[in-house]
Amino acid sequence: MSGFLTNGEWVTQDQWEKGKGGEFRRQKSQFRDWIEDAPDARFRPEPGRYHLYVSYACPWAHRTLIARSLLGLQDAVSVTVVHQHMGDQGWEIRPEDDADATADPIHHATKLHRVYAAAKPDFTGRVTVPALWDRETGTIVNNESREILRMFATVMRDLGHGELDLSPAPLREAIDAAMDRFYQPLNNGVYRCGFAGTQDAYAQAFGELFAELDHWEKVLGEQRYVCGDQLTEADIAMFTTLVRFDPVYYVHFKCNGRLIQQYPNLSGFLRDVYQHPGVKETVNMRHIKEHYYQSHPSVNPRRFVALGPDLSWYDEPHGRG
Ligand SMILES: N[C@@H](CCC(=O)N[C@@H](CS)C(=O)NCC(=O)O)C(=O)O
Repeated sequence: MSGFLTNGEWVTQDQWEKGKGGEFRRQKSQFRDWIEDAPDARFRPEPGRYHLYVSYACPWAHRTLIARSLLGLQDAVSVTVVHQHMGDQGWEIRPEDDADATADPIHHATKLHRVYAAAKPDFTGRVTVPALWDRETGTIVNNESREILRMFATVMRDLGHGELDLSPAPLREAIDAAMDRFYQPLNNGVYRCGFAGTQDAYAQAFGELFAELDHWEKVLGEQRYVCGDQLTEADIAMFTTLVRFDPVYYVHFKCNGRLIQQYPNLSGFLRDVYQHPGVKETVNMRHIKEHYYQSHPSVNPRRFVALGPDLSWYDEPHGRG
């Protein structure tokens, strides 16, 4: 269940945007400003200035949480974790109802759509995570995960410990090409399977998804990471889909061609990234499972949470060093 804002007013709707052939269409993110290290820039990289609204469940928001953790930006960028259940008000901020959900220190909002309306009183569109709020100008700077990830890894990087470079300039083109390549078939592909409105649209998405996984299974047999021997943004972007695949997408979104566990290289890669210091702490499997299985009544009307599979293999040695 979810909904959207129209002129700042919330409308509940249990439907996802579809094209003529029943294919799932994801809306474009609307807040697209950039933090820049220039004296006259509207948004400058300053510690304590920005606040991130995330869900542990969401693969897009998860990208930004992993980058924040790997780069040591926890003190520079504060966070609100929404409640895992997305109901008829969309994402809600209800720390009193869950041990891992947190409060909104800025707006004291109980619904994320109030934060969007505060940023833009006539906002029309979906209310999504991640969203990066600027305390100084009182608005959302950006709500597109890939761009928030890039800003954290580049212009905000010096606000952290500076030990890792997730976006080295010489690799930037390769990173962008990889992320462009696997976005539709893989990251969005699992949703295109799960939210397809026709068998044909589902079959199309399913075929593209497993072709893409086969491609990366081969690439990751030749190199440790997506863009070579260094961990980059592209690995984070792939990881947040893979880590949800066996426990959720395989069952809930009918992506049951093969488990990630059955791919030697993809499963090794998943373990490698998962075990990278700072990553595991951002993976909240309870929020992930409860969110998906309980928030999409059109996909799973009884809202039972699938109990398997055993994920202890995430902690087994990856052997990719
Ligand atoms: N393109 C966005 C997509 C974000 C997105 O769709 N997030 C989902 C959660 S996984 C959401 O908040 N959906 C709420 C809704 O669409 O109502 C990004 O990458 O940041």
